[in-house]
Amino acid sequence: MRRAACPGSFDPVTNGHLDIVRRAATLFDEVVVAVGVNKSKRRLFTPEERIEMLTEVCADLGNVRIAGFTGLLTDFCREQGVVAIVKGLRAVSDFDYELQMAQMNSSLADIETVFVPTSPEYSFLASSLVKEVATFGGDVSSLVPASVLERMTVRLRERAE
Ligand code: COD
Repeated sequence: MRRAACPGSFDPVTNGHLDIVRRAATLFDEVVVAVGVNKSKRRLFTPEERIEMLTEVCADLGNVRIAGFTGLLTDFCREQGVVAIVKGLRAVSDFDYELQMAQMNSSLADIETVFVPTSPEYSFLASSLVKEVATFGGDVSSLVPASVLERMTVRLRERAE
C-alpha cells in the first residue's frame, strides 16, 4: 500500500486544493488529507470545522481520508505510514517556500515530496485571497465548493456583527 499525505491549512478548502487531492488520489493507493496548523496565518475556521468541510467535499473519493495533526508533519507521516508528501505548486513564489519545506522534511524523516503543478484555472487561487474577496462581498462561488461557500458566508456574517 503506497500512502501519501496532502497537508495544508485548508482554511477553507478551495477548488485548487481539491484538484490536487483528486490528482494525488490517482497516483497513490491511499491519500490522507492532513489538516495542520500554520502558525503564521490567522484562521477563519477551527481545525474541526476544516476537517468536517473536507470530509463532505471528498466523500466521493474512495481512497481519500481526512485527519488532523498538530506538531511536525514528519511525525504524522511516520505514524501514518506515509511514503510521500504531495504539494501543489502555483508559481515560482510557491516553489521557494515549498522547496525549503521539502528539504527540511527530507532531512527530518527521509520522506519524499512530490510536487503537482496547479491546473491553469486554479493558478491564482489561495484560501487567503478567497477569504479577503468574500469579506468584501466579492463572488467566490466558482472558487470553492458550494457547502464551503455556505459556511464561509455564515462565518463572515457572524464576524461582521
Ligand atoms: N493550486 C494548487 N495547489 C494549491 C492551490 C492551488 N490553487 N492552493 C493551495 N495549494 C497547495 C499549496 O501550494 C500547498 O501545497 C497546499 O495546497 C496547502 O496549502 P494551504 O495554504 O492550505 O496550507 P499551508 O501552506 O498553510 O500549510 C502549511 C502546513 C500546515 C502544511 C505546514 O505549515 C506544516 O507542515 N506545518 C506543520 C509543522 C511542521 O512540520 N513544520 C515544519 C515544515 S518544514
